[in-house]
Amino acid sequence: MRIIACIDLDYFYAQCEEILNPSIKDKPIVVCIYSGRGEEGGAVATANYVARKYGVKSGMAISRAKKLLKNVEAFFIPAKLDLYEKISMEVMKIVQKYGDVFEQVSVDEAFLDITKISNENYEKALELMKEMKKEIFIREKLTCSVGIGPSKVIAKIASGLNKPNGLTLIKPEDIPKVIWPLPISELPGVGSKTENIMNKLGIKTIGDLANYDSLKLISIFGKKIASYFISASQGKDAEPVKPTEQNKQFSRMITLKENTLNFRELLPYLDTLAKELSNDLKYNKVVAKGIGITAILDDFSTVSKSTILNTPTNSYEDIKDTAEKLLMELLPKCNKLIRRISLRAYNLIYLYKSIPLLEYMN
Ligand code: DGT
Ligand code: CA
Ligand code: CA
Repeated sequence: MRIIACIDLDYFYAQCEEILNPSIKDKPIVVCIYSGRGEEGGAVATANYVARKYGVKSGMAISRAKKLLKNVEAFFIPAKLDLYEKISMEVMKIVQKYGDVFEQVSVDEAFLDITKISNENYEKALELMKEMKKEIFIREKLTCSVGIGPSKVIAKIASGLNKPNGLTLIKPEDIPKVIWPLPISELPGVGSKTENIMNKLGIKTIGDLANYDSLKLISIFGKKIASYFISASQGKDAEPVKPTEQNKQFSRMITLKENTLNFRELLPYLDTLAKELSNDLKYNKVVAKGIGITAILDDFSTVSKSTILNTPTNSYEDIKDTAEKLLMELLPKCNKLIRRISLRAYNLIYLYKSIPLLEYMN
């Protein structure tokens, strides 16, 4: 048997802003990622629960959130990703102490395997997580929601059931009563496409899925995905909590059609690299503070230049602009023609990734 906990910080970016300025705690707070286009261009990263009562949600256009909060005193704050990352690191240091194995999946979320540390005892596991929540609150002034269950999937679902400041224990015998009535969309890995397919099969709840004809599921989704759905919905998925070595950098390289040292000729290559790198970062839901360029010269020697940005980014424009500046500085240092160039992004901040294995299903 296993006991797994999922820890998710409540309305994370907005809660960080409350800590920074406690006097606005009871007012709507909306943390914004401005696109730089127009005064209100951009999206809501998250909002505190006061703002959520007015319908404000992650991913919504800032202009829409402003309309929803038109008649109230509300705070629209540009995201300080660096700061949230620092606070996250402090919290995760505390979280790590409370488990046998620790896996951080995003800036505000982690799994712990607490099987041994709690002596395979669910009541002890509950006490342990209560302690951890208390320590996080006393030392960092942050609340989080914790779910405990026999698998990662059940722990993850449990962490969302009593937000904010929740602590939810789901033992294997509770699964039919607590998990099965939930809509199928609550199962990690079920995106809107999968949800549609399942609805057509008459699968509306997690329980419908758990009790569905498994051969039919395999014929529709293939063996791998169907097996996941079956075991996950039954609380039996065996995915271990594993300390993930997340990518420390992303990079892209291109070989020039003709070797050159001409800035203008190099620009289209840089453009392609910036586009690809930006896509990689966006796909992995990560922003980078460091951008570096390397030129591989005709004799295979290399020349590099890099910079640290004030604001972490994954935007194509930012990366391209930075890369062009770096190229300009790098060219005078090249004593041979350039054969290849590579662009890399480092000093990464992972945003809101969750159970990475399952992402491709959405
Ligand atoms: P919660 O967990 O429901 O109390 O609220 P959050 O805000 O902690 O939501 P969560 O755990 O899904 O995401 C953690 C952080 O990731 C959140 O504070 C801001 C960021 N985030 C979430 N969704 C989005 C999004 O759609 N766009 C952007 N830019 N950031 C997001
Ligand atoms: Ca959260
Ligand atoms: Ca989260």
